[in-house]
Amino acid sequence: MKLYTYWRSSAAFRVRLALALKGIEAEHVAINLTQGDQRTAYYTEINHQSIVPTL
Ligand SMILES: N[C@@H](CCC(=O)N[C@@H](CS)C(=O)NCC(=O)O)C(=O)O
Repeated sequence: MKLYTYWRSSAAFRVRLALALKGIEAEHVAINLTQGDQRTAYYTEINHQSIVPTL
């Protein structure tokens, strides 16, 4: 399982917190929102809304 995340995202933080509380491991993939990674063709294929998190 992969979690597309960004360290400054409060929404992604809540998912990381929930996974930790449940003891669920996920591979973290950094999507840098300040550099526009969320709008790349690569990421919009994964999340059409261009937001993090995506699990
Ligand atoms: N409730 C939303 C929250 C997601 C959200 O708003 N994520 C923000 C970061 S906290 C984001 O990815 N923004 C993209 C941008 O700023 O371009 C969800 O569907 O998960």
